[in-house]
Amino acid sequence: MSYENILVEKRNRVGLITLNRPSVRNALSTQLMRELLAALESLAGDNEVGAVVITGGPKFFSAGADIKEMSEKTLVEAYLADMGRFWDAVGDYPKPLIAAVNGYAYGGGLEMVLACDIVVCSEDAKFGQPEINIGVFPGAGGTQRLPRIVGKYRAMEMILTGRPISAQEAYMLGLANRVVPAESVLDHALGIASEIASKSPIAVRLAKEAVKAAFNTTLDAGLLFEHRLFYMAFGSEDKVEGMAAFLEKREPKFKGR
Ligand code: CO8
Repeated sequence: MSYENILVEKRNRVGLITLNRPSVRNALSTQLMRELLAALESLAGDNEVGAVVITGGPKFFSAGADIKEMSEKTLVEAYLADMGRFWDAVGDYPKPLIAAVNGYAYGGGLEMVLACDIVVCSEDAKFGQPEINIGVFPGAGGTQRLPRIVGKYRAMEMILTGRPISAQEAYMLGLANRVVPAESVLDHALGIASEIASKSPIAVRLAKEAVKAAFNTTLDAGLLFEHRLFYMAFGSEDKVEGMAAFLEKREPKFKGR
C-alpha cells in the first residue's frame, strides 16, 4: 500500500511511522488512520521488526481528529464510520509502541499517545484533551485511558477544562517516561525501541499482554493470567537460549521462536 498521510521506514529492527499532514497539524483523518493501521499491520507481520515508534515529526505530534471531517458528519454517519475502532486497534497492537512526542499531542493525538506503551517527549511538549472546546469530549479512549494513568482528578480537570498540561506535569503524572531536548526525542525513542527489539520477541509480546491485563482485570485474575503467560514462555526456543546464554556467560541469540 502506498501512503499519502504518513511516512513509513525501518531502521534496523525498529519500524518508524511519521504522521505527515503538517499543513493541518497532523489532523487524524479517516484516511490517515486507515494508512496508520495498514502500516502497523504490515510491521506487525514483519519478523525483522521488534518494536514501532510513532512520531509526528519535529514540531508537533498531532492536533487530534480532523475537525473539518467531523464537522460534516451526522450522528448516523459518525456511528457507522466508528472512528474509535482505529484507536482501539492501536491499543490492541501486539508489538511495543513508543510515542515520540515533539510539541503538542491534543485530542485524538493524545489518545493515540495513550494507546502506546512508552512515551518520550520534548521539553516543550503539551498534552491536552481540548474536545470540550468544540462541543464534544474525548471519544477515542481519553475518558478511559487517561484516568487510569493520571488519576480521576487530573483527568477530570484536563477533560472538563480542555487545558493542556506541560511536559514536566506529564512526567510527574506518569504520562511520559522521559522528557528530553526537542532535537533528541526521536533518537531517545528509537534507542528504547531498538533496545526492546534486541530481546526475545516472544517474551516481549507476552510481557506486553500481561502488563496490559493489569488495566483490565482484578488482581487475582491478572496474576493468574500472568502466571499462565509466564509458563507459556517456557515453550519457546528463546527461553532455552536466553537461560543457556546466561549460564554460559555469553550474549543470547534470540530467534523469535
Ligand atoms: N482538524 C482539522 N484541521 C486542523 C486541526 C484539527 N484537529 N487542527 C488544526 N487544523 C488546521 C487548521 O484549521 C488550520 O487550517 P488552515 O490553514 O486551513 O486554516 C491549520 O491546521 C493550522 O492550524 P492553526 O493555524 O490553528 O495552527 P496553530 O499552530 O496556530 O495552532 C493548534 C495549533 C493549537 C493545535 C490549533 O490548531 C488547535 O487548537 N487545533 C484543534 C485542537 C483540537 O481541538 N483537537 C481536538 C480535536 S477533536 C478530537 O481529537 C476527537 C478525538 C476522537 C476521535 C473520534 C473517535 C471516535
